[in-house]
Amino acid sequence: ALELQPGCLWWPGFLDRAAQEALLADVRTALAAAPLFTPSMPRTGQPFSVRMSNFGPLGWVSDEAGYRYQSFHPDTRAPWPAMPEALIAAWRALAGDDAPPPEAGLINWYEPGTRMGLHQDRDERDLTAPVLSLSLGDTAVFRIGGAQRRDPTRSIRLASGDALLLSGPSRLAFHGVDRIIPGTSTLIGPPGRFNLTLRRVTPP
Ligand code: MD3
Ligand code: FE
Repeated sequence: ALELQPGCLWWPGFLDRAAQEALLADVRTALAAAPLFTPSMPRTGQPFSVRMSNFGPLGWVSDEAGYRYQSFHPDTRAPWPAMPEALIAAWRALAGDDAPPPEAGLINWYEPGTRMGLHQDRDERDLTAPVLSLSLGDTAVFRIGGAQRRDPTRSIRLASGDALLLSGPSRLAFHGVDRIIPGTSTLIGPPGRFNLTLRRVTPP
């Protein structure tokens, strides 16, 4: 892996094409049961441009009431689909055999033109556990900095099959997605990108 900064490890091409296709099939199966929803900003209700769903016992949601993890889909109220075995295997391989299993598998869908502003992930009760990201489809221009918003940032291109592990000093790094580059992958069909992030939410 490449260490972009302390605690931020990048595996370009971690998933080969067959593994990407298999994982995309798992995403499609999950979305048939738990369709993409449009999260909105706490208080203002302003919609996000990224659409989302989740795998696993807990899913991240956001609406006027706030950001939180909950066990059911905000629209259908059905429990989230199970975490696919391939995601659990990737977590074990990269976070380590001793890491407690992930509880939340957030699915982010970016159409071209979609961005995600610079933010920290701090809605998890266990902020000591790592976060693992897997990218499928079109390349994203991803930006990461330090634990303070004013810290300098660097930008990398996350391509289909890439894995990124955030732990230790990078767990509270500010990060975001500046843009999606359409036409950079043939995996999905329509232009766009799925990002899957696996997280531990509660202390083990
Ligand atoms: C750095 N997702 O879901 S993945 C998110 O591409 C999120 O969809 C982006 O930021 C995406 O919250 C970035 C890479 C990533 C994920 C979690 C992190 C980077 C991170 C947590 C802490 C620091
Ligand atoms: Fe994030």
